[in-house]
Amino acid sequence: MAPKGWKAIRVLDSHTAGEPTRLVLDGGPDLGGGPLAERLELLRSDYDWLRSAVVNEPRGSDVIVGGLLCEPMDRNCTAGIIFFNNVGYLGMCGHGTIGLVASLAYLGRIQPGAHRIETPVGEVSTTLHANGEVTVANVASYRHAHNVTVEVPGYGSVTGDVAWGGNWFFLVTAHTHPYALERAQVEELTAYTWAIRRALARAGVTGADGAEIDHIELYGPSPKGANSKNFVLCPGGAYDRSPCGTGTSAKLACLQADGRLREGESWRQASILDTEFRGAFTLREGRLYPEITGRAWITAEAELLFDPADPFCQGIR
Ligand code: PYC
Repeated sequence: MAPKGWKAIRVLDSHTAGEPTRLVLDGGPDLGGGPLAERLELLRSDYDWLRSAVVNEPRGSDVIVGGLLCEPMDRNCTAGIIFFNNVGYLGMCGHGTIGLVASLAYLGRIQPGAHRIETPVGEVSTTLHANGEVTVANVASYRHAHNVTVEVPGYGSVTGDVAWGGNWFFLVTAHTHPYALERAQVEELTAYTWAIRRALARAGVTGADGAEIDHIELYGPSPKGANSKNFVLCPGGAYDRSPCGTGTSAKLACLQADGRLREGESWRQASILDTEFRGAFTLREGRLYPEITGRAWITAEAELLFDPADPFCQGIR
């Protein structure tokens, strides 16, 4: 038990295809029972310390994605979730949703079957399979802009597509960089994609309604026989160890727009670690709904402790 005056927050850690998720089970602030988008804004404005304290050093690292487990507004949903990282908040998170469902199963709160989850960008349907895999039926995804070219200082011109998959992505289609999509090159790939992100911001290239593009994806061939292998730069500068659920959703939207993938066809997306998600999509009322399947593994159950006298009680920002 935490000493008097200290705060304690119970978390469950997992990784999905290598990418970690830290689920906050209790000890978080009371955000009321409104829509998840409103609760996210309250968390951001009044309780941002929670985000930093849970995922940043010294308790976490730049790589961890946190998820605050919330009561859903719609009682037919299994849970609500607000995802965050080392620098801010995510609309949706594919690997994190797979981690959430695996975590709820580990806790004995759900059984194999369908489970609806509320997120700040809408409701997603999930299926927990008997073999432990999880399918996430994501929010509607689409390509927003095709063949956008920006000048990237030190690298030359880079062309790609802007797409929504629950977060905003720039998917580089012209591979002008000299690096292989391999773990040995993650430093170079990180510097390259970070330079692209800054160039997009400088050039005023955004998602819909001026939304910042905060995820950059590179693609290449997969040596393990997947349809594609990627490198995804996340908003805080870390790279996604998983194939990125929202990034794969954005990719599916671009493939469909290019006539390269049809409804119901399967797409194997590998990550920089060569872990994989399976993707496919359905079309309803002219909108594309991706389905992403992957697996998460539980790594820790813990109580995070917060001594108010600790100078880094709220994390190193
Ligand atoms: O899987 O959607 C995802 C994701 C977003 C950021 C890190 N992972």
